[in-house]
Amino acid sequence: MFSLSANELMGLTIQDLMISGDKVAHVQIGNNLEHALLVLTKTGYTAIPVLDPTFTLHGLIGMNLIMDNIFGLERIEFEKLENMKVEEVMNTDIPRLYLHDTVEKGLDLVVNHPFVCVINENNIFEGIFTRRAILKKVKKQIQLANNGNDSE
Ligand code: 2BA
Repeated sequence: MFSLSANELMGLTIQDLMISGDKVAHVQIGNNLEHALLVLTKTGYTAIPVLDPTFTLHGLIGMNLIMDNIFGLERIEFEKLENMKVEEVMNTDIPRLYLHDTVEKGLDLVVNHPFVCVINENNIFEGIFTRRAILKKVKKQIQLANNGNDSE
C-alpha cells in the first residue's frame, strides 16, 4: 500500500499545470469551416479553442460540430465548409478556468471535459488545462509515494 499526499497536488494552481497558449492549436473568428477542419485534421485534436486577433476566447470548435453542420437531409453539403464561419457553429457554452484557480477545481471540470480553457480576468486566452497534464502529475505523485514506502 502507498499513501498519496493530496496536499502537494492541491497546493498547485492551474497556471502550474496548464499548456501555455503559444503551444495550443486554435482557429480564429472569421475562419471558415474548411480551415478549421484542416487544422483539426493536421493536429489530430478533436476540439480546439476559437480566439480573435486579441486572443480573446470565444468558444470551442470540434470535428463533431463541423460534421453535424454539413450533414443535409439527403447529402453532405460540402459547400458549407467554405461558406460557413467557425463562429456560426462553435460551442460558446464552455467552462473556463482562471490562472490562479486551484487544481482541485480543474480536476472537477476535466471529469466531464477533455480539456478546459484558461483565461485571465479580461477573458484573454492563456492556455489549456488537460486531462493528460493532471494524470501525469497524479502518476508522478503515486510513484513518489510508492518509492517512499519502499524505502521505509
Ligand atoms: P483529443 O484531441 O480528443 O485527444 C485526447 C487525448 O489523445 C489527448 O488528451 C492526448 O493524450 C492524446 N492526443 C490526441 N492528439 C494528440 C497529439 N496530436 N499529440 C499528442 N497527444 C495527442 P489530452 O492531452 O488530455 O488533451 C485533451 C484534449 O485537449 C484533446 O482532446 C484536445 O481537444 C485538447 N488539446 C490538447 N492539447 C492541445 C493542443 N496543443 N492544442 C489544441 N488542443 C489541445
